[in-house]
Amino acid sequence: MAQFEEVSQKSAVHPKPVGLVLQYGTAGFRTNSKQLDHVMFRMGLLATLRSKKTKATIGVMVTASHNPEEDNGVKLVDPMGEMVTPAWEVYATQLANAEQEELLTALKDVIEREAISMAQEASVFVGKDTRPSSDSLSQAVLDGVHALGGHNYGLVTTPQLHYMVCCQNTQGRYGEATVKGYYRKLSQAFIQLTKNVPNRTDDQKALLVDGANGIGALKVCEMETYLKNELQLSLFNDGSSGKLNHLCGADYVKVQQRAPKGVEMTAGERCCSYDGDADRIVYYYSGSAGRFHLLDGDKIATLISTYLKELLTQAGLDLQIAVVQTAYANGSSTQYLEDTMKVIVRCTKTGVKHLHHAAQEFDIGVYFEANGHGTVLFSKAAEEKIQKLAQDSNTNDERRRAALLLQNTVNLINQTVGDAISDMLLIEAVLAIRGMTVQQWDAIYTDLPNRQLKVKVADRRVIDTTDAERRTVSPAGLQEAIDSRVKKYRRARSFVRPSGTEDVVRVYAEADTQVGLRLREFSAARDTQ
Ligand code: 16G
Ligand code: ZN
Repeated sequence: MAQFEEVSQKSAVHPKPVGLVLQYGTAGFRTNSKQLDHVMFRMGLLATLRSKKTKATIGVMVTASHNPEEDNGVKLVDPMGEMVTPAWEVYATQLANAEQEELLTALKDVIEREAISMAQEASVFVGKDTRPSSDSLSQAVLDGVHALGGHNYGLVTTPQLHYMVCCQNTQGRYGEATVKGYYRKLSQAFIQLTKNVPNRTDDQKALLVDGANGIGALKVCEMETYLKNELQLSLFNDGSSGKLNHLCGADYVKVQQRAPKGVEMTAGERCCSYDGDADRIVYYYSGSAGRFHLLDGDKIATLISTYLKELLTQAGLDLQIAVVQTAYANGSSTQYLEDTMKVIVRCTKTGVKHLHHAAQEFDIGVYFEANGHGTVLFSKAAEEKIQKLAQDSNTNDERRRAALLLQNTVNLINQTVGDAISDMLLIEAVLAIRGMTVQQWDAIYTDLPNRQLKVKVADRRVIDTTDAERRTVSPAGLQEAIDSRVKKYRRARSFVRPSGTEDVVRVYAEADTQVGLRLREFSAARDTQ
């Protein structure tokens, strides 16, 4: 078949280094960019097959998110803008690791197992971040997709690509499948939400943004005119000189618990940081004594769920709201959500696909990882109820107002995946509507002191976990050792888990005081963060 001949010829231009083995991990393939050319080509092939199988547009995003500039990665996006289904992750690993002469067999194997009709049309959207290697690597993806209807979006944030895939496959019901369409939808919702807030001062409209020298910086600049001065952004680390994710960005700020390089903040000013592909965000400010205060994904989830719950009460809508977290969620946040807010809290394994999946089980599922990746999902029934009430002219003013706010909130949120720009606009709108300062938001609850370390071990796979990664089942004795340490301190919790993105083991601990953490015990094995 001519198609397969073309695959053979083209794959020779993207040869696989003999013996190289890579795994489709938590967020796709990720490693040094020099090792990825053949993987990109093959993911172009696989995305095309996935498109033929689903008869829908599939996304391919070239990015290594918060990882160093020298790295790169690739992940596939399924028709509704969600992460590719697990069975196809297995195919991705098989295709990536097939030696050159085995590639066609591996490809035909997928076609056969999935009973794919090769005559079916295919459509693939390809996006990339600003890494120097992203140009040639996304070209390799397109080579794989070539002549099968691929569409190259060029530079986009990861969540923009997810969004456009979803728009395309819902015939525009979710919005227009263009970057401009994305800006228009989000900015209109933001303006609608904030327009009736009385006396918003310039201070309240001002926000410092650390773009991590990445794609988010470019895109938020493009968006600014659409916001019509309702938000005044001062952008730092905009990519004009600094290196991607280097001493800046959401991951640096969260792990180091300090301000990024280059951001000049005065006491009390609201600041936020994106990561390298703009699917994560964290907030922070400097306190009066110059102390650094971080508002991470847990604080964001709390702010948003409190706001939504209040609106549901005002609207008189009986919808179940839940917050989905991971083991990294600060114990104080979980306690506040369960005991004070009385919302359902679920804990899942690390990785967006797990949280997303769990959040789909509720009318309204707010999910955030502590690292700042998250969004809110509304069930179809919930959206319909909100819409109906917002349009009901017989209902009283308070209920209608709340329903309209809810409706615009739905429009502001990118439900396909966590989105730094959309989350930022939502947080800014919520703070404005509730008349809250960043300090008041921070004071909703107080974080337990916590630390995260990474430790290099010979083989991290010997560690096996259970209970959403909160306990280990092997090696024998490890959990008992952790338990015996933890029980010496108040409100203490600790866990270890093998990383899904790096060859390290992660160690997390929290307790009621820094002293209680006694992280020196770990420091012998500590790697620099
Ligand atoms: C990836 C995940 C992120 C998770 C992190 C954990 C996505 C889009 N990203 O970056 O959600 O927190 O991996 O990394 O799923 P780790 O397994 O190395 O700790
Ligand atoms: Zn990211």
